Amino acid sequence: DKYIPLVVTTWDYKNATEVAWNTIYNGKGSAIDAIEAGCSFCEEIQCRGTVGYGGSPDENGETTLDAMLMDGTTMDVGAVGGIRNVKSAISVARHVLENTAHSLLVGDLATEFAIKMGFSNESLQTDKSHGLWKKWKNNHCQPNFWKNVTPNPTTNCGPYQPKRKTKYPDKFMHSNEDNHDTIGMLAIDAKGQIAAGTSTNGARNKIPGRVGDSPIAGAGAYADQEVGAAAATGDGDIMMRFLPSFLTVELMRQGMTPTTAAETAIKRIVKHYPNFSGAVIALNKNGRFGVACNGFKGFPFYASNLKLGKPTIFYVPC
Ligand code: SD4
Repeated sequence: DKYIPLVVTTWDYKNATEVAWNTIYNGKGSAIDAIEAGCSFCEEIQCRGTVGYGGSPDENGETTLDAMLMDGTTMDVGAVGGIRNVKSAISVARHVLENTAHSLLVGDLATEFAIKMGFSNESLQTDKSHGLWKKWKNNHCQPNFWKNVTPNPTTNCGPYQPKRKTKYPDKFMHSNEDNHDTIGMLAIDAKGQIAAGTSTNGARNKIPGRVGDSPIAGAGAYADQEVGAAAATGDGDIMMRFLPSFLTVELMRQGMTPTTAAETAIKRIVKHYPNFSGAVIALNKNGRFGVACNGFKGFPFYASNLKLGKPTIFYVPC
């Protein structure tokens, strides 16, 4: 089929798409290899500051990483949530996939696992992430991700007092567009094997311990050989409540095109959260792909197959 192999990537991650494409187009690498390579590339170059180390510091100034790989052939998942002090989150996820019977490891204990697997333990803080954190702490220390609490009146920061009945307006619950650039990647290799993956440093100024949608199967990404795959990016705190990647794959199973399936999954969220920001990319086993988004000005994504050749950008208004 002229549409296979295929790689589809969220946002304008051209080089990451190219790395993934180069892994599979000559038939050498698997879909999983392609996704690991593409996401690793983004982790190393710190794509838009929202993938890899040195981005999205939490309230304590620490960067933690979420990543997932799902193999649609074996229906096996490997993921890490809130992993600390390890840069290669997607590769740790691959070790969870291949070397354990588990699907998701979190926090410090995910770090311990990574170290046993030979990864190095190094700080994820950079001058840039420290600067972002300091600026937030000094100037805008509003409780972005808290609800029903009042900040300390002098500092406008924590510790927060529970204050039942009042809700912070939505703008404090959601972060802005710059904060939503998770790499989500879908691939079909030359053998027709389908995989999906994600890697992100999550949401800026998050409450320490927060894990987003990206490492959750069915939320951040999902793949099923019999149907296709999907991945999500955006406000993970909201999106993970709807398992949009799973829903998109299920709707394709029922016969929808990738675009209609992704649109339907996005609309399900809009019904409850009209202003949420997010996008879903999808592909089916025949090599068709599509996207839907909400709340962004527009949404760019890259695809590469034998017909398109080099990674090609697509842009949809939301
Ligand atoms: C998260 N979904 O942790 C991620 C952020 C994101 O594009 O997608 N950015 O909520």
